[in-house]
Amino acid sequence: METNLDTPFKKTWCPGCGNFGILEGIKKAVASLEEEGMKRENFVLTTGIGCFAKIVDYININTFYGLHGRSLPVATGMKIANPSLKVLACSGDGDSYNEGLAHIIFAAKRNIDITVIIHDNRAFALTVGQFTAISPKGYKGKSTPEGSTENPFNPLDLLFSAGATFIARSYSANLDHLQKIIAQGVKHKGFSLIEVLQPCVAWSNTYETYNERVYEFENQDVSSKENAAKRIKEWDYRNGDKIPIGIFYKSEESTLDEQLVSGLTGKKADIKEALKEFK
Ligand SMILES: Cc1ncc(C[n+]2csc(CCOP(=O)(O)OP(=O)(O)O)c2C)c(N)n1
Ligand code: SF4
Repeated sequence: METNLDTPFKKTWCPGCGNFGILEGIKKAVASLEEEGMKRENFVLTTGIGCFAKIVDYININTFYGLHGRSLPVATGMKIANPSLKVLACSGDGDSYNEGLAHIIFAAKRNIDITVIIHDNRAFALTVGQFTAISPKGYKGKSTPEGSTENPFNPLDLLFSAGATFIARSYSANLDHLQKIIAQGVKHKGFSLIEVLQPCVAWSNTYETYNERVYEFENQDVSSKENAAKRIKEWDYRNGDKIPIGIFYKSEESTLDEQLVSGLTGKKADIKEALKEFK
């Protein structure tokens, strides 16, 4: 599918970087959503800082370059200021699981209606490969030359506990899967977390491992908390042979933006109606 979302800027990611796949996945998802009637001017994408964040220059929609770890507060502000926007927040594992960890937990807890895309390369890549909260134990980088002594945590499990209402994982080298998951995340009403496995050829080259171990699952009952909890733990970032990708959990609940609008107007949470009164 031709997306017509390119920009003239030279891409400076390393050849082979998983960010290329994520960029394509987002472009194709936006193009497919436009075909379904969403308007391009209603999309806005924000980022923190890192290799992943260069994406703001490479996709022809509204974008905002944020600060390291602050993709989520910016996205939250955008959605509250204009609830009709489709807000995409791109972030790195260092950006949101280290620097901005409190922000992502609270965004999930509040069920703000935004789509978070984590470019998960399990390293602070732009600053030359320091270990992050989810790097494997033993990871050797500039700050851990002898290998990291810490275990990673499972970010999906953490955000599931925090209250995320859409939790999915995909892989940057599986474009068909990625674009579908992103499109479904954007259509979801509420906080959607899309964790994308993203090999970094410079500091964390995981292509071989992921090509061998990643598999797609079909979730028959996405509303089952029990199923989700089990599947999320199947690979806990430490142990587990196979790495499942797909939608783990999805539920419809009232969102922060809806509740703020109904709180302001004292009326039912119908954002379109409420906004008419403010205009
Ligand atoms: C508050 C703050 N702390 C640290 C930095 C330095 N810094 C910039 S990018 C970066 C690494 C980003 O890593 P990640 O979010 O995982 O993205 P990646 O580069 O791997 O895509 C760091 C530590 C900064 N810019 N601001
Ligand atoms: S350092 Fe890693 S994440 Fe950054 S552009 Fe190169 S391959 Fe991509």
